[in-house]
Order: sequence, then C-alpha cells, then structure tokens
Amino acid sequence: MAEYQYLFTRIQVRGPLYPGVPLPAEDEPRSKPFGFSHLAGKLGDAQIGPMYLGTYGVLSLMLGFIAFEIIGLNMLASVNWNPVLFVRDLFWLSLDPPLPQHGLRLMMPMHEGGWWLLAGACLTASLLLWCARTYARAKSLGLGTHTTWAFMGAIWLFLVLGFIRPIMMGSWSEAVPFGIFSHLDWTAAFSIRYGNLFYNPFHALSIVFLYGSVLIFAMHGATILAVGRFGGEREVEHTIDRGTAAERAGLFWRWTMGFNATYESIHRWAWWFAILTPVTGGIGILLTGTLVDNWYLWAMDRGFVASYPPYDTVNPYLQGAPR
Ligand code: 07D
Repeated sequence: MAEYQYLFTRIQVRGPLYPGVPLPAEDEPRSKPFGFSHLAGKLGDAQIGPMYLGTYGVLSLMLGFIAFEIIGLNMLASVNWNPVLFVRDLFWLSLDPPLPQHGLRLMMPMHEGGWWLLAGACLTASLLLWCARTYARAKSLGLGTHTTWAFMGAIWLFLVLGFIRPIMMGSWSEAVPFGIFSHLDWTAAFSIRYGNLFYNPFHALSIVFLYGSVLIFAMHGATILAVGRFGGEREVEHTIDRGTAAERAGLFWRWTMGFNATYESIHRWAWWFAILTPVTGGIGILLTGTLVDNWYLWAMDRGFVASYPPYDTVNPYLQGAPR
C-alpha cells in the first residue's frame, strides 16, 4: 500500500469536504464546497470550492463580461460577422482606441473609438472591483492585504497605459488597442516612436524586477521542493527550529553563495520584486512622450550612449532641431 511520507508527494491527500474556517454569518461563503477533482489535485488542491462571489465579485464579473463582449463583437463585426474568419483571423483582429481628432472627448462615433472607450471603462471598473474583492475577502479571513497591494501594482501600469498617460498626452488615441497582435505592434511602435525603450531606465528597472522575480521564484520553489523530504513545506515552524529543513536550505545557499534569505525574508523579496515590475514600468511609460521624447538621444545626452562622431552628423536632441 502506498505510504504517505510528506506533503510533496504524488499521492493526493483527501479529507472530507471542508467548507473552511467558521466566519461571522455575513462573511459566510455563498456556496458549499463543490467536490473533488483528481485533475485539479494534480495541479493544486483537489477540493473545488467553496466559492464566494459577493457584490464586488458579481459586479466585477458582469463588467468584465461586458468588456469582453464589446471587444469580441467589434472584432466579429470587423470580419462582417463571419465566424470562420473570426476564428481564423482572431489574433489579427483589434478594437482600436479613438481616432486622434477626438482628443480626450467622451462622446464620439462608436466605430471611431466609442466602443474602445466603453470597453475600457467597463474593464477598468471590473479590475478595480476585483481588487476591492481581494481586500474584502482578505479582511474577512483576518489576513494581511498583501495580495491587494500587489494587484494594485499591476492596475497602476494598466491605468498608466490606458488612462493616465493618454490624459497627460491629451488624447485617448495614445492608449493601447485591445487585440493580440495589435497590442504587440503597439508596443513596438511605441518603442520606436520614442527612440528605443531599452534606453528608458525605468523599462530597464522593470525588466530587472521581472527577471529578478523569475529568479527568486525559481530559487525558492527549488529550495522548498529540495527540502520537502525533511518537511520543508512546514516553513513557519522551521524558521525558528534547529536541525530542520530550513537550516539545511539556508546552509545550502550559504555554501553556494555565502548568504541566505530566511524563510520569512524570501517571501518579502519575492513580493517586492513582483510589485516593483509594474510600478517601475508605469513610471517609465508615464515619462515617455511627456518629459522625454527620445530615449536614445536622451541617453546620448546623459553620456551612456556613444555620441555621434563630431563630423557630419548632429544630435538633433542637443541642437534643438525638429525631430
Ligand atoms: C501589462 C499591466 C497590468 C495588467 C493588468 C491585467 C486584462 C485582461 C481581458 C477583457 C505586465 C489587465 C487585464 C487586460 C482583459 C479581456 C478578455 C502587466 C501589465 C492589471 N521588454 N515594453 C515592459 C521586456 C521591448 C514595451 C514590461 C523584455 C522592446 C512597452 C517589462 C524585453 C519594445 C512596454 C518588459 C522587452 C518594448 C513594455 C512589462 C526584451 C518593443 C510597457 C511589465 C528582452 C517590443 C511595459 C516600461 C509587466 C512597461 C513594458 C520586458 C523589449 C516595448 C518589464 C524582457 C524594446 C511599450 N517590457 N519592450 O509587468 O512597463 O507587464 O514599460 O526584449 O508598457 Mg518591454
């Protein structure tokens, strides 16, 4: 018979269906637990539910659905309501932001950006409501609100790209289109228009935190799996006990790189790195086109891109010439 040894095993642990810790009546989850799924158990917890929707959740899903529908139906309309073309060309279809001549107007023909604005408003409201929901659920369970703050980091970048920067530039047309390839094209065009985003130090910082998050996640995930055989998933007790998985894990990193994070600090490292990715990214986007018009020439001006040779060419950024 299979023997249960520690949490990181392929054997699925199953107790009776568990509704979760008891909560005050107004915070009780709406649904009962739904049941078990073997497949879900391969990825995470085998128990599905209970699910709490509440006012924020229901409103958020409704507005998100409306945004999704507006985007999808506009795409379908753009291929003359032909479902075959819709599926075939889906990655190329797009709902674009308002035409430049509409500036920051709120009223405009629907097919000249009105649908984009409406979808954007619904999507923004949906994200903010979902964020409020993470706050309310965390509070009701007596948790910290770290998830909410992290989500707000992502929403900050989302708002900079689609709302704050367009307002500062005076036109919704500056915003990102809704579409798979169209938004990729938008990022490439944006980078070229403003002189190569690689020279934007906040884009660079954002990449540092993005790659840093990946590295930290990989190191931590690998470490905990590696000490699973010593019960390493019981992180908290191990933080203060001697002779445990935590001590071996720490020693491993001191051996390999001379220093180790603690079981507590590694999670703060991960949280900060993840959050700083969109936070620094948002700052970088906000500066682009508002304060800095060309990051390549800006970098030349600051001396970390080689200057043009002193003959033949001039740096228009330094000369004040039209660019
Ligand atoms: C995008 C915002 C929050 C998202 C939320 C979710 C929906 C779902 C669905 C209705 C992720 C919203 C939910 C929309 C709706 C339905 C159905 C978070 C987001 C709340 N770059 N680049 C970054 C790299 C280049 C460019 C960040 C690497 C080129 C632009 C990141 C490379 C060019 C922008 C990053 C590279 C270019 C970025 C994003 C390499 C041209 C941004 C961080 C190796 C292609 C964004 C400052 C993030 C930014 C951004 C990485 C290259 C353009 C670090 C690794 C040179 C225009 N780039 N990039 O967390 O912040 O995104 O820039 O080449 O705006 Mg870049």
